[in-house]
Amino acid sequence: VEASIPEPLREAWRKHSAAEFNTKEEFEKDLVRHIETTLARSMYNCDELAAYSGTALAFRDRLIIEWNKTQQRQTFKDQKRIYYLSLEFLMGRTLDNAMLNVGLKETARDGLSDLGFRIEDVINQEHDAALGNGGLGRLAACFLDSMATLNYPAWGYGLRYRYGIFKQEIVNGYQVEVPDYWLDNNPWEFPRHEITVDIQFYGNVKKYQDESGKIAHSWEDGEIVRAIAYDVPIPGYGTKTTNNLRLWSSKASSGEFDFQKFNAGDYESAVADQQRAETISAVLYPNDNLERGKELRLKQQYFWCAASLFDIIRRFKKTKRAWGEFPDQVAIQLNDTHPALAIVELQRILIDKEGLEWDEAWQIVTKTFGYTNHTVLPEALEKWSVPLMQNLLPRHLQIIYEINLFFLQSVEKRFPNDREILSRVSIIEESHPKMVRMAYLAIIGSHKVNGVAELHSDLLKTTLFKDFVKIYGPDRFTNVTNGITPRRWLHQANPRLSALIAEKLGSYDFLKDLTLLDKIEAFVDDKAFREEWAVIKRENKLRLAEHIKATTGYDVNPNALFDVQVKRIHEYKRQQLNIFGVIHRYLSIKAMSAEEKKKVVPRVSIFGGKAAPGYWMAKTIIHLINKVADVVNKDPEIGDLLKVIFIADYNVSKAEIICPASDLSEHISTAGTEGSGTSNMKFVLNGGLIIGTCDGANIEITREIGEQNIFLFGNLAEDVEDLRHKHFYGDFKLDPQLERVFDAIKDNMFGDKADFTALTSSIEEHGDYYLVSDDFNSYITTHEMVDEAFQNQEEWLAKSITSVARMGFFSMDRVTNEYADSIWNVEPLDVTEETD
Ligand code: GPK
Repeated sequence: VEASIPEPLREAWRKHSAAEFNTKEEFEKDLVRHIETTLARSMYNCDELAAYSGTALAFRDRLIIEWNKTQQRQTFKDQKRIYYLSLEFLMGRTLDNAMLNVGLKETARDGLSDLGFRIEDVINQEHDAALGNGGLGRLAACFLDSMATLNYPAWGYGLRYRYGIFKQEIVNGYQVEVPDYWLDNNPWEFPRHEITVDIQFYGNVKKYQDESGKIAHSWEDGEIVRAIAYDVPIPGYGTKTTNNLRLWSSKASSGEFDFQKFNAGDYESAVADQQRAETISAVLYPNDNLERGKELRLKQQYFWCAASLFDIIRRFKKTKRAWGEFPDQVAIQLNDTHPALAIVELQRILIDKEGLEWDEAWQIVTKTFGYTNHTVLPEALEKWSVPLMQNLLPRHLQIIYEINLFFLQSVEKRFPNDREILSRVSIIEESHPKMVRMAYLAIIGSHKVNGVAELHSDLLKTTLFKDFVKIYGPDRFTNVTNGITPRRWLHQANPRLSALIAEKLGSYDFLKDLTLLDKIEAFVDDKAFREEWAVIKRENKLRLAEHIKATTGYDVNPNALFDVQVKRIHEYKRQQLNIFGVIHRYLSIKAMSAEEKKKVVPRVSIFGGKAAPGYWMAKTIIHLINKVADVVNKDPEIGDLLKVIFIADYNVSKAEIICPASDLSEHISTAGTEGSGTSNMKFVLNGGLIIGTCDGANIEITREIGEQNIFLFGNLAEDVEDLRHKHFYGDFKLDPQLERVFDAIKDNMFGDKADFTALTSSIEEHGDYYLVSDDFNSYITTHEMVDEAFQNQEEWLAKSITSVARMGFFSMDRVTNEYADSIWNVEPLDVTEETD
């Protein structure tokens, strides 16, 4: 039977086609129906969680209807689509965003209120979807929001981890990791049990002659794991476009390969096989900016790349186009090198399965892919051991060698007198064991490579990928500075500020064109506007203060300067510099007379962030922050002048409370180490000022908002190498103020000094790789300037308003359009036009 219903019978379908709620009445009806039937609850036992689930189901129905129409329309029009491959999608909560994007939050608020609930309490029931570590995963989520909002036909492809990033608890000052059971009670995914792909691993490669006598290869035996699709609808803001995020889940296959291995009646081993298969999508690797070369991670990568490509090709084949048109229909963006195997997989399918010639296939491959690099840190660059890959993916390794051979031959032809260059640019590193350099594979297999901020992209061209610029010319390399979605990071996180701006501009159009924010600069001297602005900041600080009280028990003074650093804990991001600065402040206040203390600007230093479970130094930093908090917060000589807070389990939904509440936030990485940073943008967009180094997007933020509106400090990227070199040769003198801080630590002021020797000795004895001492004086002097500036609240307010007005450039919509024009060559598509 054809799956598609013949025309004469379609009338009945059209008549009964699912309807969307639009009014409060209709919403209430859907909500009550879901609570009473789908959830089997009633008004006698409906708690906030049930109200959340009912509301989510009502909105999900609505999204699914638009999602279906969007997919039909996109299929009918058959334009080029974007496929965004990312191992991480740090989505956070969905309900609030869905309500705002479809424009029915106020309707839901009224409806919920009629039925006895406060919408904020309902929203707070939702568990974050935390399928990511940090900036890279959040960028992918912002991309999805913008691509849908701008009506691009786009799909995200990722893995449906059973366990997302771990939940962080703080016990006696130490980080403890707890599993994240996010899938219980998650209404946003839509299982597609009928959409499966069988993925092969291990086995061996057979050479044979095909009918035409040509040498061909087939990959045989090994084991098969089944990929099952789970779809998540992605609604755009103020548009009907609802794109799809497809996440793959792994399951044992019941295919023939398994049967060979199954011992008849051996139930136990059958179950063990099942579990082994499910392990592939079981857990997100919790490392940020670090790759450790584990086999299971490689399995995850291939499983996801192969399933996604199969799906993309299946869709392409339905159109019956010639293979040469593939790059006109398909743009695949590689979010870092994690999906670089997709390059090899596409080449394999084209030559081994579809019978294309190598060169023709390779043309198609390179036109299809784009690669985004997110870091220059060497420990984050992926390399896979050749023996590991030989065992798991024998045919892919052969193809990688072939790609490398053709590439090196072309390089040799162009640079016949440069023997060195061949070993430098080879995909295979001649180490023991040999390693496959995934970044080189990604560059060679893509038509565009981009960095994520100007400085970062320049560093790629002048250092890491220098040889490739020589080989391919500068055009393959480009910059697209990151951005953030203003829907979540302004409208949703800071509804009052968004409303104030809308009132002044006459509409919410700025949420679709963030450059319109520049019009609020005209109100910088408007007294009523300024007062309102200040009131909103204060309310946001009160909201955070409540959260701090509820989670840590500490009272913080809302009039104090809220100084925030929230991001993954990493030595290069230098939370240690911040906490040493806090200790310096503490010691200084303690040394003051009562008179001097009166002039101190009260501060709350707020930290948050997870450490990778195996990253000892990062965990030590968390421990020190918590120990300093214990001492400082209980010191009667300090009172309200200084408080230190560590907010446990920093995630997207907490960021939505924290970003609007900062006066100052810290983006203080060693110059040249942070690709871009995106929380810097979130804080400024919410009216906070920032202290930062000349690194990543801080530089472009400064260019946009003006250097009088930012507190920059520290050494420049161009000086870092020299300083490190000097330290290495013993030319190192600990900054005297930092020495005073270390002395306090060594006096056991914050508990047993032995707990922190790794931290202090990495600076004093092991070369201070991250230049904490070199930047310390500049850092604390700049903080003194911050204190002074904060005392002039009127000027501070002017800086805050002016900065927000000039942040239009950092909209993710600008970013998405730049990728669309310069990398993907795709056009938006109106999904509201008739389909047939
Ligand atoms: C970069 F390489 C990586 C990584 O493994 N994880 C990650 O979150 C970040 N990133 C960069 O560190 C940030 O500077 C950048 O803003 C973000 O990716 C998005 O591009």
